[in-house]
Amino acid sequence: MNRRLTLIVAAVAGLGMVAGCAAPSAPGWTFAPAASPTSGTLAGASPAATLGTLEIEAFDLGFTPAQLTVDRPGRYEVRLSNTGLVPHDVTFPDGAFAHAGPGEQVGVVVDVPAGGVSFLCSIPGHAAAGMEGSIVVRGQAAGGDDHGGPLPAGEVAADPNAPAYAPRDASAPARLPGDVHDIDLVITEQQMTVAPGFAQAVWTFGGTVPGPVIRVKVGDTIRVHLKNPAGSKLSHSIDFHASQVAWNDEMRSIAPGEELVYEWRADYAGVWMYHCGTAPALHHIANGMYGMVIVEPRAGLAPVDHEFAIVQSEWYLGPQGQPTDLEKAMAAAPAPDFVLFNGVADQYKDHPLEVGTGKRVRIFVLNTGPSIDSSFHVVGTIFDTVVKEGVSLERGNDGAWGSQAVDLAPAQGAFVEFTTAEDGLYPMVTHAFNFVGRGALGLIQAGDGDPAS
Ligand SMILES: [Cu+2]
Repeated sequence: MNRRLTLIVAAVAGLGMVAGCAAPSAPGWTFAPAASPTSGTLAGASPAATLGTLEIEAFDLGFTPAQLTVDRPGRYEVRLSNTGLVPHDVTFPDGAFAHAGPGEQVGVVVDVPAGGVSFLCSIPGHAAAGMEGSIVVRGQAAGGDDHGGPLPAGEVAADPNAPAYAPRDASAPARLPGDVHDIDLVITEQQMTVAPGFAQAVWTFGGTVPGPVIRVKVGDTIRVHLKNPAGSKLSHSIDFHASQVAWNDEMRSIAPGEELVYEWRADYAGVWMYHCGTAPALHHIANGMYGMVIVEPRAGLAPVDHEFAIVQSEWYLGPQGQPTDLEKAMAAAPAPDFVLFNGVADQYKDHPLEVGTGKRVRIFVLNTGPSIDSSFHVVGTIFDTVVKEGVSLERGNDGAWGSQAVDLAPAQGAFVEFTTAEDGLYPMVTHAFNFVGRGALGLIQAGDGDPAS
């Protein structure tokens, strides 16, 4: 890169301030599931020594009753019935813990002190979604204990030792050959650097965020073999917006160690979202479980010189190395720490997409949210072709109509086409400009990037 270009890059980078730190994290009290519970399940407990039995139902997502009252402090047997579709647990601050799969009933013995005790479901996201409760002693003030957990509220600071992020190739893949496609998709729960200095415990389809781009044509049959490895902590599922299937069949959640086959036919062309729909779906999407499906018309799309696939999404940072923060994501006016393209904040500012000057560029763009709208714009270009959610603007139309930005609510997709007028840099942004400084900035470099050369 010559000096002039370096200066240009520095100037363009000024379009957005690099997000320096995250908004305050405000987790409720929480704590890790006890590896060795201080109280066993019913089989190992001594119910005879308890003062009584407390029945609690766990559903998706809450406890009923969420507040229980006992007459005096002491040891109680808690029986948990899971009537939900995904696993839950009941976890107490002293480590007493019992895990119940869907339809199961389990028990645990817990000490209820005079001041009462709180409990929650420790499966990530469940407490924040409402799975909290307490046991109070009659005549005592409600509110339970206050020694719940090690996680302080506060900012998530950048960690200089966080691993470097892995840049994602933005090139759109070729359409899959043939008419019937068997696709293995393995769910992972893993660490990922989502911006320089910030690592999170993400959940993925296929080991990347976003998951793989799947590109087919109208009329194709797609059989996705979804596998949730035995080592996973959570149930997961998949929902292809390009499909027409029953929610409670193919989109059902599968527990760790389970698999399912999700078969569908591509009846409609478009740029579609897929995502995990397991409760709380907001957390599973916010934590990385989404991707793009491109369904071309049966006759295919006209060839162009360059094709890219761009997914806009949000990160609501949890503590370093932990899952993203569901409480932040749940806010009525959500304020993501990062809004970004293809999983990592600002990655294409650091690694521009290279195109030939005057060549036709097609970008498939999808907003997976979970909650923020996109106004997708490429500075210095006009889209002469836009196909968004079944509505098209065609190149060469009689009125010479063009498009400057494509509005994409969460779960909407489009493709746009344009050419670059001269060598230079063409920033790719969401024109919701408060987010450009939070990672939603990439560069398209035409030629050598230097208009003067
Ligand atoms: Cu999931």
